Amino acid sequence: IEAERRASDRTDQEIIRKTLDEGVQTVWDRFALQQPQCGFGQLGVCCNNCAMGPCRIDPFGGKTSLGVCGANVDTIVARNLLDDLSVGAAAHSDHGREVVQVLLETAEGHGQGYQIKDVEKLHRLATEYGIQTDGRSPNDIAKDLALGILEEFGTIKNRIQLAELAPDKTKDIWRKTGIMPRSIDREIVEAMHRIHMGVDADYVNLLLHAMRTSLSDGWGGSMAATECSDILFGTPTPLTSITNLATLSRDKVNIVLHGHNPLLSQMIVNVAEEPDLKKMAEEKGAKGINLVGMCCTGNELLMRSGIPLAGSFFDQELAIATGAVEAMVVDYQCIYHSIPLTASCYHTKVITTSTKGKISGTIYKEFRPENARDTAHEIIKLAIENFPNRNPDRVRIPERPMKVMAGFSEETIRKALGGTYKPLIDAIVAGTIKGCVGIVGCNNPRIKQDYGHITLAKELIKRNILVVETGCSAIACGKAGLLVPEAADLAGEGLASVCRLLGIPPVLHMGSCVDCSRILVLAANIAKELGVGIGDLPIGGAAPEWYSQKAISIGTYFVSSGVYTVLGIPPKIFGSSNVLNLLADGVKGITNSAFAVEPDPLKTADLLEAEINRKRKALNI
Ligand code: BF8
Repeated sequence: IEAERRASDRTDQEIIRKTLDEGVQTVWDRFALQQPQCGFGQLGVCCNNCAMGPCRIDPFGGKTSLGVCGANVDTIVARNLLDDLSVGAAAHSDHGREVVQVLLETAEGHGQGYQIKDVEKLHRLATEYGIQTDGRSPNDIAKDLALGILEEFGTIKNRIQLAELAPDKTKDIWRKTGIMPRSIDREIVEAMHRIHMGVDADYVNLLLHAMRTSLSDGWGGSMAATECSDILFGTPTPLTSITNLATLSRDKVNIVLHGHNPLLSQMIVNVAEEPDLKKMAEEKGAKGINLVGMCCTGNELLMRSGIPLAGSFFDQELAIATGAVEAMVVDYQCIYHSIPLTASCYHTKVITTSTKGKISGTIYKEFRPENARDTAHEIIKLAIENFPNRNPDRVRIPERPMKVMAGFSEETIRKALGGTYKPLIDAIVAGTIKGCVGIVGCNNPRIKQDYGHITLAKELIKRNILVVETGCSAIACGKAGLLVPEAADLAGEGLASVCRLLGIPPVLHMGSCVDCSRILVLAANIAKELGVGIGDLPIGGAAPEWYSQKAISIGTYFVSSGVYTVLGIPPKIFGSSNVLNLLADGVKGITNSAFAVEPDPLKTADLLEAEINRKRKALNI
């Protein structure tokens, strides 16, 4: 019963039972041990920014209505939110920067084992940047493009070229409101400045800057990550694969690729094909090497190479607890710091690879673009050598992986529709499809794993609303069997007929969390075809189980771009009614969208459908 309370997926439940039997601590146990959590922190009214504090404001109107510095509750709540959001934007954008740097090194001939895969996209982006392409080699063009995008991080032009991809009406709103992002790093640095004691004390001003910072992530850093990853590793096209913990192999060396950036994980995928490694695995008694992905780097690998996906954020400990993982390779973001502790209960070796993300108790193999292939080779060897240490008595691998179809990049969706969004627009106008919702984000122990994602997705498709997904939300729906064309049977008649005609699922996997930028481009291109802004489209967003600072940035750039977004987990802003009102209501007057908070996924579907109907009505359809 406890396992069923914790997770929705059958294979997850099976391994949760094993952790309970074996006394192996997991995220759910640590969450229980932390109860009751600090109520001031949950309301966002606690400030720990300076050495006069920590201060907390009495939410019931008692004596402590001001911090020692004089900050009131609105300032404290807005400042904390901006702080969290900036951390998330920084994480995405710094990931993006690394990809662009590798593109540059590859173009200059220094990146070991990398090559330019998508020349078409390279040309398209180069044209956006005004770079000459005629008669030039891909490497020459890529060098100019990489330098152009790298410049966006600190540009003094006061605009980000990638943000020009937004529809004119949306950009006009940003300009009029003063939230047009000026450069990627600048907005984050300015956020840090504003958060310093004695700087920005106006909650409206703080929140507007939060919107601008989030836009520099979605239309800047994250977009750079997606576009340059596509250029280096290929733009995803539809493919099928498998997911859940049953993707682990009984007789092969299991390597879990966990984290976010495809730079190393994709290299491991390429190198694992080398015959010497296969031979070495056989010499150690294994039948080969089984690579599986986890979290967003897993999504990247699934989208481009069809690598099986073992699971999402809450599956990292469970994968190890199968007793069958020889190595878990991580770079950064969403990696439990206690993962070496979990691994120490089994034979699993945890390998950290980023100078930015070291974890004590792990093996550190520094990944650099110039030694990428060698590092990947070394890591795989390490895993193979660990295979004989597997204890068969402690291995339990669930049966029956779930089939998934993934690889729905914006380009692929457009091509599948015949090169224009007209057929989709016609279907929306006719009401065959009512609208579209992007479900994104994480797992959070405040809600049964995957329950929010699956319930919401099922409810929306039933109502003829097309669902697109990224991140752990896509993994949740993959495990639940919603990412296959047969899931059209669960959709309403209109949506089901379109899916059957195109042979696609009603829930489309669009990639990792930085690939939420694909959703932005999708919305932008549809809006451009209609001659409207993103805020006019009958679309919505949801993050039913979010936990991370990155998710705050994503939600905010959705809303700032015009996409009404429902959060299933309350953000830490309920201590300030002014902040709450601005985000849930006031912002509507600017972007024609807002945030809502609704823990019940069925009620979330109602909110999203109502919003879609409101926008349909405004468009006269
Ligand atoms: O970037 S959805 S738990 S893995 S933060 Fe993390 Fe959330 Fe998963 Fe990907 Ni995104």
